[in-house]
Amino acid sequence: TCFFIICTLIMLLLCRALTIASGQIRYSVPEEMKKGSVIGNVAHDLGLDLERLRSGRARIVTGENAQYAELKTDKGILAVNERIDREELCRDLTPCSFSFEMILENPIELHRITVQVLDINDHAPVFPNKEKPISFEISESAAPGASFALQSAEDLDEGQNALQRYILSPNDYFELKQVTNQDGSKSVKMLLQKPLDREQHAHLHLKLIAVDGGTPQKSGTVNIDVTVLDANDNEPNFNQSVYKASVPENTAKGTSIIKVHATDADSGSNALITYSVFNIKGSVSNVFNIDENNGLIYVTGHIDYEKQTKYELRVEAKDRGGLTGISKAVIDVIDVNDNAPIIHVMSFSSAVSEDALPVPHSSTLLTSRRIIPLEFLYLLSGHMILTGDKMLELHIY
Ligand SMILES: [Ca+2]
Ligand SMILES: [Ca+2]
Ligand SMILES: [Ca+2]
Ligand SMILES: [Ca+2]
Repeated sequence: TCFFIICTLIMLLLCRALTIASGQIRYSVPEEMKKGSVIGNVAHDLGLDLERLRSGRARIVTGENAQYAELKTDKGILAVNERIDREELCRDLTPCSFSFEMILENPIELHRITVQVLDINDHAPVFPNKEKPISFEISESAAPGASFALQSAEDLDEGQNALQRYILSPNDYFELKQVTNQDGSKSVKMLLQKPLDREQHAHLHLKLIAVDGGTPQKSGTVNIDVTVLDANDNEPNFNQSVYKASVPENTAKGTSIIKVHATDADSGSNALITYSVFNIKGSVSNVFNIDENNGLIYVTGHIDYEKQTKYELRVEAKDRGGLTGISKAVIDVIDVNDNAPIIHVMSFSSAVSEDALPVPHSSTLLTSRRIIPLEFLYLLSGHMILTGDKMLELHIY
């Protein structure tokens, strides 16, 4: 009895093994194919004819994501039933596939079908907040080699269709350095190649472009705005190396003589200038001063031609960063006839008639503390009179 039961069980198991034939087939199909697109010819690949499919009521059963595929028994094919988005179906999982069973009855047949979903390049690399530029404020004194981390872009595709590299728009100052992180992600930074110069380029507008390796290639772009911060690398510069002026002696204190002007190419306090003057030649100090803000040189002391006929001043312009520019002011003193001549009569022996003609050159007659234009000396009616711009009374002793 026992033997019989065992034999029956073995027979049953054998029968079951015979009736449930099973197989596994794999197909691959690109994502985003139209509904109805052929995934594979199931009848052909399983060696079944259309009649067997019909009589066996072939159908798809169970299986996750089985809704993506449809069995067309009249043609013996497996077709796309609804949109397959690889990125949605698998996200980072690669390779991406879904599986299900196809069953036939009389006798029962079970076939496992796996469909691999191939990536297409349907995503461009995208920067987060791509509408907002990446902005940096970098001092023009930043040393070459300084690095600035940039945003990474993301491309949802896989393999060659994913992000491959970054490109920086052509510029004189920066180049990119790309780093592949331990997790395989790529990060990117910008390295300063040569010193910035705010006075030449106060703002730089660059573009960071991320490209994938698909065909055709897709890319994403974000703007990079660099504001170059000032360093005090320019001294004040006078618009003349020498300023020349003249001033009549006895000019009142406070009178403006000449205005000097210096400019500074920097910005802010690095370009704020204060002026000062120093005596170079002439013993008389504090005869002139300068308005430290507007560069106006004015009289502060007594100017006396008889004491000094020319002043040379060193003019300095200093910015708030401590750099100094230098120029010179040369101020000539104009003589004013402010001294009565003192005449010493050395000899006076000529007799002069009352109708004497003017004596143009009577230099032997007189000496004076000052130079008297002798051609203006006349002897008239026994009185000596000096003519010129101004009549001066002569005192003869
Ligand atoms: Ca892509
Ligand atoms: Ca894709
Ligand atoms: Ca500067
Ligand atoms: Ca400066």
